[in-house]
Amino acid sequence: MSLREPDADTRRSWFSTMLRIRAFEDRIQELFMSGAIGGTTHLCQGQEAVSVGSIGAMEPGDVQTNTYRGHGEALALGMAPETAFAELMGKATGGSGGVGGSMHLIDFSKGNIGANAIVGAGMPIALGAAVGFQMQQRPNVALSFFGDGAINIGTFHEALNMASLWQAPVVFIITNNLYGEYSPIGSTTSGGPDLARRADPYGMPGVSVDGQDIDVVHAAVSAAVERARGGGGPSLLEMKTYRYRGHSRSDPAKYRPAGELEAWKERDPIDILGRRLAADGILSAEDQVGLRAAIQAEIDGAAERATAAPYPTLEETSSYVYAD
Ligand SMILES: Cc1ncc(C[n+]2csc(CCOP(=O)(O)OP(=O)(O)O)c2C)c(N)n1
Ligand SMILES: [Mg+2]
Repeated sequence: MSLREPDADTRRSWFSTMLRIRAFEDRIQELFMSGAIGGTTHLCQGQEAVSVGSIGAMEPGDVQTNTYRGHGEALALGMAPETAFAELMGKATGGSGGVGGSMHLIDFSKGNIGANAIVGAGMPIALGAAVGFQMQQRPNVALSFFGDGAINIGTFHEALNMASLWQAPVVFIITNNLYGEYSPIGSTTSGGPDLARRADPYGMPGVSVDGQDIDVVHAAVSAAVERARGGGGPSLLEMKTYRYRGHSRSDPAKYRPAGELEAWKERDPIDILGRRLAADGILSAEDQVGLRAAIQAEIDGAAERATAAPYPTLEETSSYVYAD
């Protein structure tokens, strides 16, 4: 998608994708709680408009990096839920052959060049890809998704500095969900409420955006992407959003003030787009009920097939450890 206004089909597909991510993660939570999947997971429920609206601004050949909270970006880039479920279950049919798990949903063929468990680690990787595009004179752009906590990590400052110096085609996207693990942002982050101001010392545009409204997200990311693609250099965008669940599956999020979650759910990103699509005559409330049921059936089938898939052999699990 470019600066062109998104058409009705595009916005309908955004709605489907957000529903798919929501239903996928509901099932993930159930599978973890029942012990069907081991390890941990970090859900992005509440943040779907950021993933889907931003990815919708990418063109073929563009790439992105994201974090351990990356299910939304992976599915928005077109990873099949069955492949993602299988990866979380450690199955051979998973996107990384079952050796990556929840924090590493990666698919180079879809521009998903890295999901990273190390806070801040994706930014220099996206910058490297962007500099590569420059050197190869390819008209492509790299996006980097990271959390509000990551803007206090050294790599943030190193990446923004170098991106600005080299006018690299990269768009830095802060998913500000107000918490870094169990710490509210006010206890960890200086400089005022608009995190996009962190762009100022690096001489790049910084824009703070309502991350619950996918139309607004998409417009802001499209503008930054097109600027980068046209040689205008990097941008920093802040998406103001909220994660509905705790930090990871074992976190009941008791540190949140009473009523905060409920207040954010009043502005649920899926409901906001759903109401707008109905009002615009693009997808009626009745059709939305049918669509939700169809997506739930898709997710049920995908989880079932992933459950039935084989585990990798011992040789396969160790085949990525040493170079040949
Ligand atoms: C370099 C590094 N330091 C600390 C951690 C532990 N850690 C994992 S997630 C996290 C919070 C990051 O918060 P934020 O960037 O806001 O992302 P969110 O989890 O809210 O999506 C921390 C401190 C880590 N994984 N990597
Ligand atoms: Mg955060």
